[in-house]
Amino acid sequence: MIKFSNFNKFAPIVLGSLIALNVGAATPLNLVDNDGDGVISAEEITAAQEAKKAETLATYDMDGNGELSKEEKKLVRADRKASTLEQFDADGDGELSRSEKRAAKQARREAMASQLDLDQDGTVSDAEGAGMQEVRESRDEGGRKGRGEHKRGGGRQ
Ligand SMILES: [Ca+2]
Ligand SMILES: [Ca+2]
Ligand SMILES: [Ca+2]
Repeated sequence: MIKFSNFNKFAPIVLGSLIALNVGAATPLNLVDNDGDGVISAEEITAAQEAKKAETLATYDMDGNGELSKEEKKLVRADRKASTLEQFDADGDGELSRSEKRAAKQARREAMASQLDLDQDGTVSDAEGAGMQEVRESRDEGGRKGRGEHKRGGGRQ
């Protein structure tokens, strides 16, 4: 069991990679318990990531060629930065100070934690955190072995 108060210690380990996927995004993934089993599974996280990607593509793929060009990606980053600033630039100087960045990270972590905490009891249980852990591990593996060829279940065709 991970209490929210301990989440800081725990979060960088489990959530770090997910947040890294989402670098600079002001809004975390929209995690949904699609199959209603009370936990967010790795598949559900992947689905949320795909949805997020599709949404980003739909918004920023100006020439509609199905991928984001350098310019389009630049736009994504600029917009994310702007919305992060909007939310977390507490002193309004147009820059994120160290402590403002910390607050932004913290807020993302907490948002993620509260999405994982499906029963809303204030803790992310092992079961609730398992899917995230799995995503993290498969990413780590993918990083080491190069490209996640070794996905569980051998993929579906
Ligand atoms: Ca589920
Ligand atoms: Ca500031
Ligand atoms: Ca919980």
